[in-house]
Amino acid sequence: MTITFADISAQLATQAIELPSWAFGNSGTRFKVFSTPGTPRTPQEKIADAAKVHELTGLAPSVALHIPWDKVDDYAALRAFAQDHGVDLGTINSNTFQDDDYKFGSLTHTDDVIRQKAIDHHFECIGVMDATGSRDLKIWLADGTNYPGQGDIRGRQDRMADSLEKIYARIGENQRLVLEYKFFEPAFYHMDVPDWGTSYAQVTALGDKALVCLDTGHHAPGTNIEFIVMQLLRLGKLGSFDFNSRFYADDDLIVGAADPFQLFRIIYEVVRGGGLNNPDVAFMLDQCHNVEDKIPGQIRSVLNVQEMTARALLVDGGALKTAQDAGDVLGANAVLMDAFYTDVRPDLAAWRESRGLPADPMKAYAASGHLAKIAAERVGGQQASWGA
Ligand code: PSV
Ligand code: MN
Ligand code: MN
Repeated sequence: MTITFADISAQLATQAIELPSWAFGNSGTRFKVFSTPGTPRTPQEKIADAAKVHELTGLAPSVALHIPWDKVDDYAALRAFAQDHGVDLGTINSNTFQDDDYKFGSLTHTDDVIRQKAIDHHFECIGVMDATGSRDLKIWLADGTNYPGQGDIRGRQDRMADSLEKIYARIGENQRLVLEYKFFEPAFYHMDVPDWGTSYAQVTALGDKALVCLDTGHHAPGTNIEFIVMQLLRLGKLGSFDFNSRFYADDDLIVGAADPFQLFRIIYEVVRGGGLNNPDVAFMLDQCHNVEDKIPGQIRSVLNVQEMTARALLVDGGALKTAQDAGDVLGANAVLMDAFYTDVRPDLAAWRESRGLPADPMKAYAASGHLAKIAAERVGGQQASWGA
């Protein structure tokens, strides 16, 4: 039975994609960080920008924070500020990669004093979560080594397990720990959490409230990411996504920009595995906007996810199964490709309008004059950057 846009609109209505606060700060490469007018100077201004994205798209009801980049004295007040702007505070990201003490590791460090300092930072993050009402603590570790023999890779794994156990013991009843993996960078010989298997092994040892975070940019070229999505969903351990896209390394480009077909395939496996609109699987962006304006960059990103979600929902599951079971290779492939090639943009535009949203949020933002307004208002002070 052919699936129509009307059949999928209810599922689109509940889609939520969390925005990262750091996407609104200046970022760049090691060669140059370009500033943009109107860049936020405070966590509050980053939240206000995220709220603007939600206002125009209805897709981004929460903002992830990074501690200490978004450090404030009163997190309950920050939560109230966010809610006044129509959004919630979401995932709390820890940071153990910008302190000289962590040169040779954080949760894996051989020095117990430094390792405890890294554990204590996570306790602080859990304290923040208690005040903000956040559910997820996301841990991405820069830990690793550059040369064979530099570290005892097994001992490091054991110390990480011990550190995570101590952090997990403080995770509250309604909270979760998600462990992100990355195959290289900043360490080049080995990373202590390089792949989903390592993350899975570590979080499985902790318990039910510990899950894997899959950042789409953190895989070697050619990796079949949708297979990993399928497997983690099958195992009940896919906690969250960090969406972005990459041409070469950890490019952090707009999701769906480099390879829309890959995004479609990933979301198809999410749909197939029951991960869509499932509160157990958090959809988040992890992006930086080096040369483009940040608010439109985030608007484009959530629209890309929505568009590929609509296309993935249009896959005719019945026809697909019939073709697969019959060994009809090309027929099965055609079912998937038909959905991928469906232009859902006119239907999405009409659907947005029917919900009181602008048909074209990109155009609406450009016409709103908001960018000029914040550029005029936000003069002076220190603009936020990826690292502050
Ligand atoms: C570093 O690779 C990174 O991009 C990770 O993906 C984290 O999620 C992000 O920084 C924020 O800490
Ligand atoms: Mn990430
Ligand atoms: Mn990354």
